[in-house]
Amino acid sequence: MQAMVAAMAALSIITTANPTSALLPTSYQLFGKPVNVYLNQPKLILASAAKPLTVVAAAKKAVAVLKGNTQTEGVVTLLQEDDGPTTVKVRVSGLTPGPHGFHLHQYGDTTNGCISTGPHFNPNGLTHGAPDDEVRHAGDLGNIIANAEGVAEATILDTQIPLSGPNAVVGRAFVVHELADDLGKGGHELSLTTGNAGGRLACGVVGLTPAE
Ligand SMILES: [Cu+2]
Ligand SMILES: [Zn+2]
Repeated sequence: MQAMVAAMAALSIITTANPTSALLPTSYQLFGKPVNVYLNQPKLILASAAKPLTVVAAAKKAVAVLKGNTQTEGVVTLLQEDDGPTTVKVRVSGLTPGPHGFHLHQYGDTTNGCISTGPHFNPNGLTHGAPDDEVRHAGDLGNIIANAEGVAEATILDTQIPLSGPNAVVGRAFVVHELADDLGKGGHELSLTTGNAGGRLACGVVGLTPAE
């Protein structure tokens, strides 16, 4: 046990003293999962000591191009650093002014238009809600608001739509709706499944893009 502690201490010293080296990923491959717990600690120290480098190494980026049968179209970019929240930047044009439901749907299948993207992405089996509700679909991103020109721009930070891991959203699809999402509180029979957000104006599959 003492030898193990000493080895851990040595590892900490080595990795923190050489934040620019490639020691850390190599260590992961050499030791595998059983020592991940020990490796997490130097990783945290590394992140605070050399943040720009760590961010570049672990950033994941994705994009979705939204199209449909209407003039509505848009682009959604996603950026996730390490296991942090995902930053979603949205620009959609060709909307009627006002709020429009905006969700991540379960499938990246558009063979039958936006209908075949299925229901809201819901890995935890919950009911529909607002992005800041505890009870929500992971794909519930609320509304985007179009201005008088019909353009909606938003930057959304969300913790339930990661770009890697078991709940990764790569390969699923964003959908922008005809109507406002009532966030589960409208009292309509569809409020707790779709937010009663109406038809699907445009959708786009999330695909990986180079993380520079
Ligand atoms: Cu939707
Ligand atoms: Zn939902």
